[in-house]
Amino acid sequence: MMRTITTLTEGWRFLKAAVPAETALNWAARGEEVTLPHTWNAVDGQDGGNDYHRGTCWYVRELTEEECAGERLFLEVNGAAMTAEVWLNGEKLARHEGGYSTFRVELTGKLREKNILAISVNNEDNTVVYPQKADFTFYGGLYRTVNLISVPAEHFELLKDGTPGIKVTPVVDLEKKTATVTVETWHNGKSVDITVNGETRTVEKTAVFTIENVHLWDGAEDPYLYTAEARLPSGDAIRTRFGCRVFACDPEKGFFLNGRSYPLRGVSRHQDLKGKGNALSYEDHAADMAIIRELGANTLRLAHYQHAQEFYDLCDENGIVVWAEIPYITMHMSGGRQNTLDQMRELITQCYNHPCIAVWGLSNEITAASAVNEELLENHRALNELCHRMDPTRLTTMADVFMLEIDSPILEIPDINSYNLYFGWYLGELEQTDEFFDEYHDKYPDRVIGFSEYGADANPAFHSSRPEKGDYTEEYQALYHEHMLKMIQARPYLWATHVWNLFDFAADGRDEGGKHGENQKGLVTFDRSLRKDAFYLYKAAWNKTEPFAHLCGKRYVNRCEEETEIKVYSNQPEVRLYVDGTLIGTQRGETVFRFRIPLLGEHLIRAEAEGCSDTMCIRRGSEPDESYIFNKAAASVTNWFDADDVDPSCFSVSDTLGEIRSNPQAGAIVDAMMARGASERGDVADAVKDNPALQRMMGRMTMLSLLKQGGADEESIKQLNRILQGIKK
Ligand code: GCB
Repeated sequence: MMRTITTLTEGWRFLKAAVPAETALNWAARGEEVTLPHTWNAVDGQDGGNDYHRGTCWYVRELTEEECAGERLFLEVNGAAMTAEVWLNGEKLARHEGGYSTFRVELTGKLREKNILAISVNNEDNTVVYPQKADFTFYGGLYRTVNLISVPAEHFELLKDGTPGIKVTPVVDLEKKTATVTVETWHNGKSVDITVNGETRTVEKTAVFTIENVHLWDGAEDPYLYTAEARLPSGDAIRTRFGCRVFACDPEKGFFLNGRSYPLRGVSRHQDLKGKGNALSYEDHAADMAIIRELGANTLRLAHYQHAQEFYDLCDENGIVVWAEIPYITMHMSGGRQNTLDQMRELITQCYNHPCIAVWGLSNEITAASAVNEELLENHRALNELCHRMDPTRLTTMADVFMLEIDSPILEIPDINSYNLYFGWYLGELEQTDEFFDEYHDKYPDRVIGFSEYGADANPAFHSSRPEKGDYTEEYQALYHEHMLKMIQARPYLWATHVWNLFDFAADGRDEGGKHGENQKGLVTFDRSLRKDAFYLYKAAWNKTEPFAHLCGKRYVNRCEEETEIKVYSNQPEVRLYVDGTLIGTQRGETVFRFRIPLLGEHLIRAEAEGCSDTMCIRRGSEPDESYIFNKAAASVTNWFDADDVDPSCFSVSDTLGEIRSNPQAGAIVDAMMARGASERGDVADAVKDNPALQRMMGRMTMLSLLKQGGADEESIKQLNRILQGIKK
């Protein structure tokens, strides 16, 4: 007898009611008819207000006689967010905690003539199951496939941590061009036939093969995949693909793939889509991968939890090197230790065979809302040891928040390190990123360090010729990334860098930049319909195969200025610019090409490079186009604070906090003002004071940018400036 897999797509009844199982079964006929995948937060999880439905809901379905056929029957749930209970014919069979991994339940022996399956799913807040505090919507639902797996009595293991039943460990000898491939299987039979590369062995559980002249899994250019197949005498058979490759990290030279330098440069991805939430189809996953290919990224951080198997498959097939992680995020919970270990065990068990995965991520910004104490350290050590025990072939890492001191003991736990830094967006200036890594690398030349998140929000409706931090313009986002791209290029020791994020995504608690419920740091919009200018910056730097030239500012049509900048992103070495059909300039360079042109009326702009071109229309307006400005109050600050009126021999708000504090009189004034501001907001004054890293960073920021970030009004900034101007340097 063969294994049959039936995907339970149709025929579900959905009840948005936290009722007991018995009631759910009675009410089911009146429930809403839904198909899987499904989330109940596709709309309310994306529209802002942080008020999406979080609770228990039910999915009920009758199983047909045909679906229940076979000797042994298992239910497979590939994603139930966040906790689920499985009931068959009114009896509770299982509970699973964790919204992102696969779990299975055996139904054999519980089946009757008529079988009603009911799954309750819950996404309420609690103190046990991660994530609980994070910047994304915790969609609830059966948002991946649910299958019935029917197998013969003799069959491969299905229950333990959602195992695929087969584990493949290829160890490559690059010099000899061979791979030793260990294939382990779990089953209840006496022997198994294992086949790799045309060779079959009959063994009890484990077979070791040698592949000569091994065809490597060699990143995006040649992601070659082998298949391992296992078959029991009963006919039950499973197969998995695997890849032969060698990953390594060097503190000075960064990442290596198969013995050659292979800097990991890419983006992060969340698994959601406008209008659909996290209930994605295979086509949705494949469409995302096509955009990643177009961008030319060679790595993905699949944040902040286990993604769909289909997506890791796509990464295998496309040669994308992956950082995989669990949702141990933002805030440590004393009662959540076991859940972190469970989620990590499931992640590794279920994803082990994917050649794309290079590292296991232990946590993300976990010290943002928790102290580095023994409990936190112990949880990280336990996770780290679990990863090494289950998988000695891969490295561990974690994504640290900017204010974590670089000498913190937590950084010594994972094999390699990484920081999320948002200087130039949430706080500080762009250059502080450069300084941060230089300082880290100087102090710890033997540690491997990476850049796991960086980004700036942009709403492509907003534009400016004087882009500024916090203005949400497409132009600021582009400038931000131009800086970061150069910063990264100058620091080849960074083992991996990941833009936060490739796509805008739902964070229902957000309300900013003209949108409700979205984090807009994406290079591409939430519905994937629009690539922001910054997308093309990275495409120009990373995509080596498709010649292109992209004119920036296409949506910035109405410009109120005599002269305007025309910027082109291209992967070609030379760009020519035509205005109304006349060649006005040719530039040679790399990635970013800038031209200035006079604006007279309406102009047709055309950029040409070898084998490609782009066009757009812009026009001169007599008044600034108000629809391009998000934060009108903040935008006006730049205009009214004119540096020319400032006496440079005296202090001003243009000086850094550090410079001002070096003078006792000026320092006392700003400290008093900041203390007042903090107590009015009733916030983190002590947290800042107690955090030397944060203090140092603030010391490097100008008073003006600190005040603007704190939301100070025009009058109080001017007043402080007048006072500072009365103090000689
Ligand atoms: C972070 C978090 C990520 C957020 C991001 C942001 O550091 O790790 O989950 O979405 O910042 O945009 O603030």
